[in-house]
Amino acid sequence: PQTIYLSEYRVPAYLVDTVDLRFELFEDGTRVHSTLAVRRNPESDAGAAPLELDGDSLVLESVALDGKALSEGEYEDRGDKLIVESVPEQFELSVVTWIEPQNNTRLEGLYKSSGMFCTQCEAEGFRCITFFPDRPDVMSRFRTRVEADKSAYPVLLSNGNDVERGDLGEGRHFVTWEDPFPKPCYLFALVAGDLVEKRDTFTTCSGRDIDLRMYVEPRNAEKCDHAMDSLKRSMRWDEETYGREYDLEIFMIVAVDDFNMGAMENKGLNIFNSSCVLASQETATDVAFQRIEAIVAHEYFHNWSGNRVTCRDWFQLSLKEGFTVFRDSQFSADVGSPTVKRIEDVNVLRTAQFAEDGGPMAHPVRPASYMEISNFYTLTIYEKGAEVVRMIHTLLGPDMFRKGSDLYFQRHDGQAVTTDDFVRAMEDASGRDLSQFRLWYEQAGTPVLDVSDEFDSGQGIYRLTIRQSIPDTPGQTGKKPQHIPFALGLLGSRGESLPLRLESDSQDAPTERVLELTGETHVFEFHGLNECPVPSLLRQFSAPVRVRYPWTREQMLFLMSHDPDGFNRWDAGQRLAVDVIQSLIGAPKDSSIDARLVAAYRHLISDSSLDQALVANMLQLPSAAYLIELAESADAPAIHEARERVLKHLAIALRDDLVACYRRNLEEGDYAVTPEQIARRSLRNTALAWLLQINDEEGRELAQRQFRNSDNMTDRLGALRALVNSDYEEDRERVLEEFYERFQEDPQVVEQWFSVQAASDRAGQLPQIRALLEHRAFDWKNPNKIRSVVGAFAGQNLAAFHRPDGSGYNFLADQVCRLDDSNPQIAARLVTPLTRWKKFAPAHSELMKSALERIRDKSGLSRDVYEVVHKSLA
Ligand code: HT7
Ligand code: ZN
Repeated sequence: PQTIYLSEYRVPAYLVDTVDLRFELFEDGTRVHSTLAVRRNPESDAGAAPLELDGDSLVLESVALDGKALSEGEYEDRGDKLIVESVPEQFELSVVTWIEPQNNTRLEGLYKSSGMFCTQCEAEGFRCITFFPDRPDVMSRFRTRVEADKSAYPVLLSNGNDVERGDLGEGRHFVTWEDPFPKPCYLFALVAGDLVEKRDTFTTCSGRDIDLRMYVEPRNAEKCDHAMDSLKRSMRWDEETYGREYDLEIFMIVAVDDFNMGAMENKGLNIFNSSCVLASQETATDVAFQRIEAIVAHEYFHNWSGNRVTCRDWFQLSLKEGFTVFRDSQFSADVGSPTVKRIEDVNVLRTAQFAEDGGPMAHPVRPASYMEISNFYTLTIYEKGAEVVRMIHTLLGPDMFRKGSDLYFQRHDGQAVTTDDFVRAMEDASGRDLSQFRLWYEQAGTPVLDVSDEFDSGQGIYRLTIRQSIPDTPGQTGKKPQHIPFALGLLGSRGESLPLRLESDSQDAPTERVLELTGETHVFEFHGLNECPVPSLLRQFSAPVRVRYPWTREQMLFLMSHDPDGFNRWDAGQRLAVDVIQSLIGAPKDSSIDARLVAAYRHLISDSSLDQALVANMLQLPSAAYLIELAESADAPAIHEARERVLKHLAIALRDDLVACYRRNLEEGDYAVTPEQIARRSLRNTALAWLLQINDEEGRELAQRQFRNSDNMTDRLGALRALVNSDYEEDRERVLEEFYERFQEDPQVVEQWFSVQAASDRAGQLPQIRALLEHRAFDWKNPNKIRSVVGAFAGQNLAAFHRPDGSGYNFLADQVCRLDDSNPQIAARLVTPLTRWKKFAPAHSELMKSALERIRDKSGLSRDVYEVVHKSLA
């Protein structure tokens, strides 16, 4: 496959002002009539170049230029390109293509899901619908007429406003949609199906009434309220926080079962993976409710950060994704608990994005090259991209940042722009120079900060030395220092916050500062101190970096209970737990476990005056995946074992406290997704999980009772998970069966049921995983089912996946090969755990590598999997 380079970007030779589409939807295929108003791009130096349109898997039926049919010699159909050699400066091109949505298993372009037609055009799916310059810097006004059988497809949707509808005879009907806003074709959408409509309205800040509509299959009619409420909250928040008002008269959301990702921000017609939009108390967990709210917000926020101002090319993907993730995390923090939201985000970043940044697919937030753009919808583009925007926010402060975003939206409305344009708007609005900061977009790899300190008691000076380095990544060595905002505080021995007085300061210095690191090494001196302080470093995780500092366990314990920064309090607890677990990896079975860890956890569990939402998070031991990420050469089974040992040790020591905690947090009142109730349920379910790890009979009874009597899925699934992961084998079988019996008609719940088993070292050994793949509810065409079995097994079931005989690796390789033909995007994502082979101890890494080689040797490998596998083996 060919590599595409950012350096080879050229403006489009032709622009398309309007697109007129007519879809004739039938059961055996769809005919697409497209008429484009094309003109030469005055900004291009390509002159009278041939017109080249992209295509993929299309059957071309006819081509006409200015109404005159072209003969075969006048154009060339190369499959992936339609070339018209000689065209005037301005013309109308009409193309008719035939496609087969019913056989489209890649889920790109137009396809069928549960009997409905739907589309996914980002990044390059529009070319699977018709020939078109499929690149985001060609922006056009779309008019779309959809024709279909009226009884099978009563609902016909596309972007914008519906301007005409009527019957066509023979039981067919049509609806025409017009989108007044020019947009790139990746934002095009079409839906046709037998769907129920849920309606609401939103009055914008300027008093316009917006028609809000959700379209779902009839069985899901009662699962729309949460998404609709989330949408209204998002619309209000974007007005209040960013001054962004919605621009069309209608905003539609559609739920689709078969979807490669979470959701898609098509203009005025967002399409969602059902699991990311449908919720009810009985079927969705707290995590799902929160995720839905965040994704609804994310897609809605794209209307400005992505749609009104879009990307010039796909190297700029983080322009919309990084900024929009930042916006949705601000929103989630505002409507929930800011500290918990930060903890959740940093957990993902440190566990998964840092691993990506240290692996074979490492790439900058603005990549310089790719083979398959679908492979670049990564944690680096999304999460690290959001961290980069967050750092700008930290450096500029909220007011200047808002000035910068106002300028960005005003300056670039209706344009396709670059990350550089975004940074320039921030600079112009604030007067700050962000030239060095731009390196965050260009250099891959996670910066490392080596921090050391000394206290000069004679002079009362605390000296902090910070040295930054950025590791080499594939194709990038010898990196320059980056501009890093580093937030810190200093604590005195009674836990009080000390003033951070630099030499130049007056007497009343602040107790928290954001230091700006720009050079390789910085020394900061804090004056006027009577004792050596305990440093609270990188508060709020103010930059996506690794901090290395020789913390003692006393310091960790101290920060865990005294740091006024909630995030750092949690982080100190994590660090302590990591330290204890690491000390046990490969150690004799009877080696002792630091009693101070038990005491700290006892304090967390029993002191109900602490912030319970924070406590619920502090009780979560660092995941095995994070411990692997931290290791130099990871011995996965030993890491798993050491972590389990600590967990069981804590559970035994704190048994009575856990039972008391469980009882204290028994829910009262109606179920609500509030930070307070979420914390109670989380504490309860953690207590249950721990008790069942030590075969506690009372815990078992509590779990059984909770499983039967819960009025919500968080508790029911919490009890199910605890029992499945216990040694009570009979209970495990029984509850799994009962659960399935009860929820078998609900695909989202069945997905949960699959993943609880696939992620469990008790219920998810290979023979059981194979049985799940044969289960009648499993479907190879449904990405959610694949993720919930194969993805959960390889990503969460470390003990089974990393079996020393390599059977877990081979199993994954087999599934990737199988999927490569039907859905390459999903296949390429599933490979991820194997791509980390260099991270593991030799016995494992060799086996992982040979599994990758087996995939590499499959004939007819897709471009998606080819890129990931070859880069991993390079
Ligand atoms: N912008 C959307 C990306 C997306 C996507 C990309 C590739 C293949 C399928 C896809 N579905 C959605 C989602 C978002 O970030 O909002
Ligand atoms: Zn997005």
